[in-house]
Formats: sequence, C-alpha cells, structure tokens
Amino acid sequence: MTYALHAERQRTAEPDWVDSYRASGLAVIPGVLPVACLDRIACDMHCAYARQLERLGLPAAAWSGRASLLQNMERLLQADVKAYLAATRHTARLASLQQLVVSDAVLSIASALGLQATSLPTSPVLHVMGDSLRIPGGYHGVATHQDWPVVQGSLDAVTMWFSLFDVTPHTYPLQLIPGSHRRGVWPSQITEHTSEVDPSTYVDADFITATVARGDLLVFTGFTVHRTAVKDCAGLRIAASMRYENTAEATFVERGYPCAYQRTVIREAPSSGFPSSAQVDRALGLAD
Ligand SMILES: O=C(O)CCC(=O)C(=O)O
Repeated sequence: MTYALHAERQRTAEPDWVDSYRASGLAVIPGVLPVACLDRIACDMHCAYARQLERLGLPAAAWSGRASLLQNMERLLQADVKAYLAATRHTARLASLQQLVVSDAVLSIASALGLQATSLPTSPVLHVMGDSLRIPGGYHGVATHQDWPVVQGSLDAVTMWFSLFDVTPHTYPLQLIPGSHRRGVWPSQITEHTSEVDPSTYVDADFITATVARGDLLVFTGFTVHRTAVKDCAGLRIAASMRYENTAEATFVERGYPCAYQRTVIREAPSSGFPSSAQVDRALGLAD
C-alpha cells in the first residue's frame, strides 16, 4: 500500500475489508461479533426446543453448549416434525438474535459500506443445516441465487451472514462467486425457496467457499451470486442472514422504497374459549 493511500485510509478510517468488498462483492470481517452474544442466541434456541420436548413429555438435555442444542433439536425432530418446524421458525424471532443484527458493531459495518439511515426490509432468516436434521422433502440449503431480486430494495443493499458456530468447508459453508456483483441481475427462474440462477451461466470452479470462525461476519452485496454448499458436508450449522438497505440510494428514493417482503396478520382468534381468564392470570403470575 502506498503511503498516500495509507494516509487517506487513516484520515477516513475506512476498514481494510471495504476495498475487498467493493472489488469482489464479499468480505469476511474477523472477530466482530461478541461470542457471548452468539452463546446467548444458542442458549435461547435451546430453550425453545427444550420447552417443546417437555410439552411432549420427552426428556430435554440441559444446556451445555452446542451439543445439547443439537441433541434437543434431533429429539424434537424425531418426535414431532411440526413442533420442530414451529420451534425453528420461532427462534428466528428471538430478541437475542434481533439485538445482535442491529447492534452498534453491526450497524457501523453498514455505515462503513456507505449505507445511510440503514433500513431493514425484513427480520433475520435462520438457516439450520444438519445431516441429522433433514426434513424429508424440506429445505436443505439454498440453490444458487442473488439476494437483490428477492428483496428489490436499494441497489447497494448488503447481506450479512451471522454464524453461531465455526463454519468449515465441511459444515455447510456458503459458496459465492467473487465479482459476480459486477454483472447486475443474472438470468434466473423462480423456485419454491428462491429465484434460482440459470445453471448454464456458471461452473462450480467459479465459487469460493467462505469459511468463517466464530465471531467473524460474512458480508456480501445483493448482487453477489451465492449458494449453500451441501456436498460432503455434515454436522450442525446455524446461521442467520439479514439484509440492510440504504434509505438514501438514488433509485430506491426514486422508486418510493419498494419492499418485496409483505407482512400478513392473522386476525382470527386461535380457537374459541382460549385463553380463559385463569390461563391469563397464570401466565401473568397472578394465580393463587
Ligand atoms: O445459510 C444458507 O445456507 C443460505 C443463506 C442464503 O443464501 C441467503 O440468506 O441468501
């Protein structure tokens, strides 16, 4: 690096990974996520699976880290697929997860990438990958896609990928095509889980595999082509992905802030007679 460039960086305090992000469309930022926050999320997830197991009258492993979480997830999946899926959906709504994705450390990364008045088109999406957690006919990794076409917000939107544990080449890492963001929207077809990029437009050798140590954060542009690696992978991998948008991006302003994600609300009560006032009292700790 030339002295002039170094001096310029010092003046603007631009982190080193920003250049690599702009050039390749992705970067792994080391050690930015507090491990205590990742532990808290894993522990809160464990709580959801444990409570469901107890509801079904089944033993739940006490919290002792990653292995106990996996054990409870496996037990619940084997006992009741519906309960497992509901618990997994619920864990994406955990306050501990939501707190991390809007923490100062994370939002300062969005700022470093030029986002102004950063906005969030949707809440975190949780991706659970595990050879023992496969659901027949269900989600097992996301095929090759770009994020922008499924969000359609600011053109400089950033995706951040938060892994709860270390991700090696054999624990379902993400694979990404460096430089793919420079080709705009790739031809694709809408499928059940995404808008899948036409397989004739790339070969496997185009992808790099992003290994991520616990505490590292993977960031990439909305146009970076990526997919879940599944071949030769096993074990448990849990990651949340989150999109961040720039309220000041010119075409986003011009288009009047579109958002492909829509919120739906079920207004009907779950079943007649529920909850009784006694149940409410109990939940509020008011029962005698
Ligand atoms: O974590 C994964 O396996 C897929 C994540 C992903 O592709 C996304 O969030 O866009």
